Amino acid sequence: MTEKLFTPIAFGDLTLKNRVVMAPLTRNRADPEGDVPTDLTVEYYSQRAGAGLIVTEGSQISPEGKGYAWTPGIYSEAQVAAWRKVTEAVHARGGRIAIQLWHVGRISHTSLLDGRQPVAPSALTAASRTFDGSQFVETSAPRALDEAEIARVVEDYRHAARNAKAAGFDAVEIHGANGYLIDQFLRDTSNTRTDAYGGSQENRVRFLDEVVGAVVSEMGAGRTGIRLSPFSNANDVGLDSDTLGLFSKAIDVLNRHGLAFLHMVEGQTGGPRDWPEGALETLRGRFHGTYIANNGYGRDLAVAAVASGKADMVAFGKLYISNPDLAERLAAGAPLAPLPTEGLYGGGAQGYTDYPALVPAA
Ligand code: 8OZ
Repeated sequence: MTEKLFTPIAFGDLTLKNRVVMAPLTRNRADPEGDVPTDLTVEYYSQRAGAGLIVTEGSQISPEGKGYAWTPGIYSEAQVAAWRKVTEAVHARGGRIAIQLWHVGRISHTSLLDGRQPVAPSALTAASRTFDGSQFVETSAPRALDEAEIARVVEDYRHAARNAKAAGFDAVEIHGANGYLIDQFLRDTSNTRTDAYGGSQENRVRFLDEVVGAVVSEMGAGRTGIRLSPFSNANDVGLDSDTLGLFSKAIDVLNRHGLAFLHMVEGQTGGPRDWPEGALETLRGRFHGTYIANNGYGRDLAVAAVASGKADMVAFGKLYISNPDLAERLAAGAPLAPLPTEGLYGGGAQGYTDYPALVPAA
């Protein structure tokens, strides 16, 4: 019997060959000359085309949205041309691929921003670190965006979504998780604004609403999803004083736009899968589209989650680093390569494209 995890699924404007998602993974291997994906990136993603859907590493929507050394962008013509090689290679192997649109907000450093300060909803520094290309450094103090700049950032998202379409991506995933810009606007820990973008929950979801609207205007709702992490304190974002109320309002926004999928980091990012009793079920139940579960899933948990309807699809991150053919291995019940311990961030082919598939590609 084929478990449901390995069966096709259709939603929005997407038809996917299985319910296994490759989660977004920052690997810091873009060409620093223009933050452009390289031919190694093409090989890396095409090796992983067995997933029902690949979500790329976070890709900054503008130079201002960058927070780490060697992450790729999706704002320039050169980046679009390089990503087009990636999408073509994945499509040639029968895969589907979404790009993750990323603005880090305050999680950055002046050395990555031509000497400028990072931007955020409020001038509050996170107790978090980033990598500047030679060492880990404390994030720089951010400055608060003014209303005109917020409108400009929304246009940056629109422009990035237009580029994603031009590059041949099947979908986009808006990075709304892990304490980056959208998450910073949502929570009362990181957003202390007193204008239309701060204060009430309605005001704090406004930036999300505008970003989703802009991206959907280019990609279409049937090809747009979002990643959220309501119960995570990643990047010192802090837990909102009313997580369930806030994220219920956020999900209402997603429903209004008819978003195709919600990709949820369940619990602490990369940590324990815990959340208040019933809270996750409430949020999942509220969303009208396809639900992608993520965080520490192995084969058994993933098969059970999709079989029971707890999730429509399951995303795997770390396992995809050392198992390029993870979907095929899971379907066959084949052994998995152990989690990698080095080569995660930066470098070349080693630890990136040199993990073999169980059965070499034709
Ligand atoms: C690991 C290292 C740098 C960035 C996230 C984009 O947590 C990231 C990230 C992960 O969402």
